[in-house]
Amino acid sequence: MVEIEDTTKQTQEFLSLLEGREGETHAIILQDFPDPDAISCAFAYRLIAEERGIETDLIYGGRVSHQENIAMINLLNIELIEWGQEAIPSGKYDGSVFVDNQGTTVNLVDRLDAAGVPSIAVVDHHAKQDRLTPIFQDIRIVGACASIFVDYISKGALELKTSKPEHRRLATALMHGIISETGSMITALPLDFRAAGLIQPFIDNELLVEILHQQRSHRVMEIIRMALENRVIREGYCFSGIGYLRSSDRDAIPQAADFLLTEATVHTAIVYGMVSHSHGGESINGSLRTTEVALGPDSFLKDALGKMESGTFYGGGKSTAGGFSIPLGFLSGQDNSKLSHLKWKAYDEKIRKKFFNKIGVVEDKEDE
Ligand SMILES: [Mn+2]
Repeated sequence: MVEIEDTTKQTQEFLSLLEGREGETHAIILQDFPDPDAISCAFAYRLIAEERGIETDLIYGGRVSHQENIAMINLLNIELIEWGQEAIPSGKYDGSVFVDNQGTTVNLVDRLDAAGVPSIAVVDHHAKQDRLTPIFQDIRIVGACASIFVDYISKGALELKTSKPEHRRLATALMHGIISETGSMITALPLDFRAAGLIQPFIDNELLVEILHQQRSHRVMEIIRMALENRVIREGYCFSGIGYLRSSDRDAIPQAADFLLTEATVHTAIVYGMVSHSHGGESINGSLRTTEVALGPDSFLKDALGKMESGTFYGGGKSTAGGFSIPLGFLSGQDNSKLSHLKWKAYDEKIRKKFFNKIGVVEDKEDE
């Protein structure tokens, strides 16, 4: 049998961090495009903190666009604040808490710094990054970040009661976080299975079914169709550049990558597109999905795409999934169709070339 690592120490440190903070207000920061894992972690922190007299806001700087995530928020009655472009007023928050991210996928970090909000905690399961210097950090190799919060709860952070509707909603959210983040437990590790087992008696099954049975929108279907048409397969890798898309459709990219991964000859799918942001900027956003255990999406994307002048890598990931974002900077903005086309062509070819180089494939004329 596999021995699950003793994590009592992490829970104790987490709980002692919250001690003596009664009356404080914490900003729980989610990645710009929150997923069920992140949302459930934030909800867990909220209820754990509430027990200790700490108020919280759940904040993100981007958008929730995946219909399954919108359904989750609505059905579970979780209040998320989309922050927009405004500054964060100083004095509003006594500290920030980062869940399921380490600040690198969050556009609010500079504004939190400007408002003088200290980062209190980082709880995450992605490869270690060094953007933040929090008082407490718990970064573990585990399938879902939600499993870490279940671990805290099971060790005394919160006494769950089936009689409390809010606790049942939390348990359901955490279960959804674990299931969706681990591809229905396929990439789950022992701690994830233990967490799912611990949380199961508290969940609302009907609600969980309702959250999971959301259908794809027409736009998402169209983006998947484009990804299918534009795909190029080499040595089990499937690459697809899908051109321009609105920032509200950005969550269709990982869904398209999930879909391309289902082709029999494909072990790794990479889908990317040019995303126009509401503030006028543009970036190439991409998602990687793989069934190849040895691939290592984090190092794969870092090696293939390299880093920006600031030293930050364009991409990163965890065991079976990764993502990247390449800001266009000077080239950003609405242009006439000819220039837009040229811009996309240039980036599409450059990105494909970088990936081909990484996997050792020479591009032939057929790809033109
Ligand atoms: Mn996660």
